Amino acid sequence: MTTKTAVISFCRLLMGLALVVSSIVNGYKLRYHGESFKPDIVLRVTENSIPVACSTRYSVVINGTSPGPEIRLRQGRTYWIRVYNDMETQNLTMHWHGLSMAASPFSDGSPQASQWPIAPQYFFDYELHPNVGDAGTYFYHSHVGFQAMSASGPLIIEDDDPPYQYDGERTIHLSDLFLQTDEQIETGLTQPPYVWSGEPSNVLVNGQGVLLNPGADTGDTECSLATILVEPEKVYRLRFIGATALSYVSLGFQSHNNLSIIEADGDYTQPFGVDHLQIGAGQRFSALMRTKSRKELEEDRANGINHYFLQIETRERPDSVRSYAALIYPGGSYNVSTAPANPPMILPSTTLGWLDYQLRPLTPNNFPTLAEVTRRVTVTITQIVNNTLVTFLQNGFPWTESFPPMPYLVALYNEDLSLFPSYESAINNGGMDNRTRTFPAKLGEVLEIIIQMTGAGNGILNVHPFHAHGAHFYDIGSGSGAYDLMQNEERLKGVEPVRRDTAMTYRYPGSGIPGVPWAWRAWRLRVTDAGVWLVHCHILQHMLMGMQTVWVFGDRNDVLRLGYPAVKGYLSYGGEAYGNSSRWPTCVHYWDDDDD
Ligand SMILES: *[C@@H]1O[C@H](CO)[C@@H](O)[C@H](O)[C@H]1NC(C)=O
Ligand SMILES: *[C@@H]1O[C@H](CO)[C@@H](O)[C@H](O)[C@H]1NC(C)=O
Ligand SMILES: *[C@@H]1O[C@H](CO)[C@@H](O)[C@H](O)[C@H]1NC(C)=O
Ligand SMILES: *[C@@H]1O[C@H](CO)[C@@H](O)[C@H](O)[C@H]1NC(C)=O
Ligand SMILES: *[C@@H]1O[C@H](CO)[C@@H](O)[C@H](O)[C@H]1NC(C)=O
Ligand SMILES: *[C@@H]1O[C@H](CO)[C@@H](O)[C@H](O)[C@H]1NC(C)=O
Ligand SMILES: *[C@@H]1O[C@H](CO)[C@@H](O)[C@H](O)[C@H]1NC(C)=O
Ligand SMILES: [Cu+2]
Repeated sequence: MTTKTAVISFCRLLMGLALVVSSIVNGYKLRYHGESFKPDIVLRVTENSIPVACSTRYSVVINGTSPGPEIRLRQGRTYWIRVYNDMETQNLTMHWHGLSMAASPFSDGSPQASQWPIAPQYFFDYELHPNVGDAGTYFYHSHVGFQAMSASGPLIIEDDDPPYQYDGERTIHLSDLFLQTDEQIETGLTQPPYVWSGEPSNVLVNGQGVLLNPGADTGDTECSLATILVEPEKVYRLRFIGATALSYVSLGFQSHNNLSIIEADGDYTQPFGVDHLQIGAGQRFSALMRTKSRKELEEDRANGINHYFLQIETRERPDSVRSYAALIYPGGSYNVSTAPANPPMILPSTTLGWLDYQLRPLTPNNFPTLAEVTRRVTVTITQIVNNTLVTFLQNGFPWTESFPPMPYLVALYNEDLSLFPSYESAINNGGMDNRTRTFPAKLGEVLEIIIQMTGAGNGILNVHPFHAHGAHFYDIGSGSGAYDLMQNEERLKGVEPVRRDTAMTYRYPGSGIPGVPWAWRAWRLRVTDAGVWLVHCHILQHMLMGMQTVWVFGDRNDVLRLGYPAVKGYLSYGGEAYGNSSRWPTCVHYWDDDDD
């Protein structure tokens, strides 16, 4: 038995840190993850030249592939996921997108907020505990630099007893392909002279794609469209994952235009019929699709139709990229090495405010009314363009990988309680404590958060899919111009909003005058879960350009509840909570407290 268990007693906690005068009743256990410790899931991350969409790209990949393997977890259990950084020089983290509440405090995978990155040649054991009610569609991805362009994979929380009936599931993981290296893109965006990444050369389905302009491009590797195989007369749950770096896509299936949305970002919805979907970076949907009857297939085949396409088009960018996957029935066929010569469908241009005020939760979700709102916080986003760089600011400040110099939660533990935000100063400053650049809130508050976009420095406005780590927010809609509380309250009459973790701010027509309110997205949030949570645009480029904020929920005792000395191994880069080939890690067991 090599397991070493150290129970951290209340007394030692008090001795270790006088400032944590907390009411911790359960001591957290430290466990030595020696040879006998078996993680539930292992992911190995490398950098490789991979063949992708007829080209080759040096990419960060998970278990050798992009996307990485699909992970399926059950509700109400504790999982340990060991992530190896097998890269030579790059840092790594893994974020469990949409499931932050299911991750223990140092397991959320954001290097700016919750943990030191996993150094090259080290590994880290992430502890997750999906709660009952979390069943749904998620994904995991690196949170370092531009790595998530390729380093992501589907994460499904299974439901023992789904409220909808279906015969099968298909995962449709969407990602962008930029042929420049991550480093080129990162350097271009963060170091003078500013160089924009340009548009993706492809939108991949389950990592696959073909040349979109044969003749113009020359491919040097084999490639094919993704194939979605289905049987006739069945109902499939299609799980769409918006793992794109930049793209906001519109998509639909040729000749299968009756989709019924049943899930958005991990929460079931009442069925909502659509003929196409719009998916931004970080968003997920499940839709039921009934496949064709045998008779319909026979008729189609008599007319020479023996395959159908999933057609995908990027939106709200200077150029639209179009890509495909093939939908194939038994006996059908398609030469998947080519894209169709002509687009088989006309997909609508962007529907502004798509599904806003329309989706309903499947079961009542405790939506906070206006009367329950205790505080309103407006995050005003501006863009600064100068000769050398383009930067996004939230209430005057950017948050990047180089600010702060230490992951914020780690910094708080690591001596510097002066870094804990001042609630009073935040209240007097529109919600942000501008010394720490964070947005603090007390447990029990009901926040209304308004993401207020303003015209950009260069007069061009983008769409921004805003993602919140931590608890999911109640999405109360979006609109153009400045948020108007009473006007929106009018629109919310009779509406029971759904909870989301990623929602769009749209690009409304007009010319964006720099600094003038242009478009907004609003949320309500019951502040129940203590922690340090990122709220950021999920466009990887924009994150690098500063479009991120940090929220601190709870007081010191809540946020720093693990206490010393349990956390010691997490407080330095390469600390004892991180293992390598000559050292097993020592980890806090936050949920899993088996005594074996
Ligand atoms: C990833 O690869 C490792 C071996 O390299 C394997 O042990 C592990 O099971 C794989 N993970 C998944 C989720 O398939
Ligand atoms: C990895 O992270 C550490 C700690 O933040 C940092 O000092 C180092 O420069 C990073 N390495 C790379 C290659 O970014
Ligand atoms: C579309 O799907 C819904 C629910 O799945 C069903 O009730 C409706 O009849 C379908 N409509 C058509 C035209 O197939
Ligand atoms: C598929 O298309 C490619 C490119 O046009 C062609 O080279 C290949 O021979 C085709 N394969 C089949 C089986 O028809
Ligand atoms: C340009 O903006 C960057 C980022 O905000 C800043 O660091 C730099 O000092 C600015 N340069 C000039 C010349 O204003
Ligand atoms: C920070 O906020 C205070 C008000 O709390 C304000 O007086 C001060 O000017 C702000 N500083 C900056 C740099 O915005
Ligand atoms: C493993 O980590 C320890 C502590 O950081 C370090 O001293 C040792 O050199 C590392 N071993 C390898 C093989 O990197
Ligand atoms: Cu953005």
